[in-house]
Amino acid sequence: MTSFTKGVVPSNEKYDGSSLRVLIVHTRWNYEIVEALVRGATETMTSEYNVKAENISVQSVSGSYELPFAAQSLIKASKMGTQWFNVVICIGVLIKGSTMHFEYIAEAVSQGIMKVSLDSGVPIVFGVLTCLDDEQALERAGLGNKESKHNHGIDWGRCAVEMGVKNHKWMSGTI
Ligand code: RBF
Repeated sequence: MTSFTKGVVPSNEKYDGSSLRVLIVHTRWNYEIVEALVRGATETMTSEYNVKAENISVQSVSGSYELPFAAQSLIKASKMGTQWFNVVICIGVLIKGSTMHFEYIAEAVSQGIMKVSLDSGVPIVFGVLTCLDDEQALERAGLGNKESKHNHGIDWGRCAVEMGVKNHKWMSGTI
């Protein structure tokens, strides 16, 4: 094989997101980039999968390090009420600097998000870019100058609907 499809092959299934409740937690660090990613995810869910705009709750935190805690608290709060979130998307942009902060934060956030997801039983989409420079971040939010630029928020929106719908089905005993 000399070439292959990079990224995810689209699913053949047409998921109906009309009854999904989605939580997006995003950072305000690197906000212009984060904003484009949030928009990509939100517009994909509403336009491609019929997710209702009023069923998408958007909350912000300062930086990526805060994402796992916020997701955990908001999931807990939603479980105390009657309306659970079916799926969560955590969105942030880490850009490598000249100190070790990037490595520590990236490690903690990726582990933290996985832990919250497994502990809570709510799927969480890992929408955190870990970029070596500004250009990589812009390209991956669809804001760069290269032809290959792509807004990864679109993929995260698709992944969220798929996981939300599938988990609902699995939890109701259908595989
Ligand atoms: N948060 C991000 O979301 N992206 C970053 O690129 C980022 N870089 C940081 C670099 C340094 C040196 C520091 C001190 C913090 C950075 N943060 C970043 C913020 C971090 O995720 C968190 O909000 C703060 O450390 C407060 O807990």
